[in-house]
Amino acid sequence: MPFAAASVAPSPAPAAGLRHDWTEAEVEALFALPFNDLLYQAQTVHRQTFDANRVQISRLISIKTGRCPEDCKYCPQSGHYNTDLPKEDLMEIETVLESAKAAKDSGASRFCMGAAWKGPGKGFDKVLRMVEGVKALGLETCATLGKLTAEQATQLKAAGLDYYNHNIDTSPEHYKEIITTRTFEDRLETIDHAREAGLKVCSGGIVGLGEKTDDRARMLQTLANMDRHPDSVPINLLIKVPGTPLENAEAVDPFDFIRTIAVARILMPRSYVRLSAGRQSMSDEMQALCFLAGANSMFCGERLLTCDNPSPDQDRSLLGRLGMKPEGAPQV
Ligand code: SAM
Ligand code: DTB
Ligand code: SF4
Repeated sequence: MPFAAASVAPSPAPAAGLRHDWTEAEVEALFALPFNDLLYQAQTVHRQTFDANRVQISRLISIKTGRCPEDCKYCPQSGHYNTDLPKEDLMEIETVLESAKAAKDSGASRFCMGAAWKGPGKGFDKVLRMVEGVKALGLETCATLGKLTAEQATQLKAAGLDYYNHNIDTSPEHYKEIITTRTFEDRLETIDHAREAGLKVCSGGIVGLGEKTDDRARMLQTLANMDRHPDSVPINLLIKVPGTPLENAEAVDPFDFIRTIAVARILMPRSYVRLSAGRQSMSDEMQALCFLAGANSMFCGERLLTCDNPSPDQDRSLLGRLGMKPEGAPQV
């Protein structure tokens, strides 16, 4: 394979054979590559599986906002911190379906419903009806509702859910510095339940939680060494929300964020790598480098769950200037 001679890291797996046995040293060696070598390798892998000029578009909606019992230090929706956030009970089904229709009309192919829950409780039946309704509109469905039992995962699948989002967020070692109300193993268990119920898995993490490069390597190693790679891997840049314990977290070097995308692409060649939260604080040039590093999915729409996202006009302009098209749009 024509990789740069300066590369010291191992060659990526050929497209036919996905690897699930990455060692920590191998992943760290990828992070240590010269930037250009890493991006070249990531773009080469990317082109073996994907059209490099297409991007999958998802739309997010917060169906239940705030007062979450978990203490995730990055999250504006945790009930443990005082953030300036209007709390909202579970939305009405009709309102969610109206948003889904609008998302479809604006070019989204997947509609992701997020709830600030430790896990589904009261209201779960209503969420199942939302999933049925969104699916009936012809959109791919995704939900992120916290911890699931095996039975809840099966109910979601039966209602027509395609994807379940459940992030591991950081390395197993750094996890307890960020969240104390659940464990890393709890997260892995829910991912297993989702997978066993036949759901596609969306799982990734956040860059900027005060983690070291080795933590980023361990996070990606954990995802890549799952029995099956997550189908979608969202890589979020921390949005520093006032009132959260991480509001003054140290800024991330943009090149280190791009490196994280590139390593995710190399380790998980067939997964969609999503350039997720934090685009509002990124330059167009930084986002372009993320696409070059192998990101091929993004959230579009004015809002993520509670935080701002670039406007649809900005995104249309960015994709147009880069000659990129949403997945599903006509070729010409
Ligand atoms: N409560 C559910 C859970 O934690 O799985 C679903 C909603 S939660 C907000 C979904 C994901 O959003 C988190 O796992 C985290 O990765 C991401 N997230 C939350 N706050 C963020 C922030 N300030 N910056 C970047 N990503 C964030
Ligand atoms: C993911 O990895 N990022 C999205 C989605 N999955 C659910 C959420 C980002 C949330 C950013 C903070 C907010 O809007 O509240
Ligand atoms: Fe709750 Fe999810 Fe926010 Fe954690 S990330 S506080 S679980 S909404």
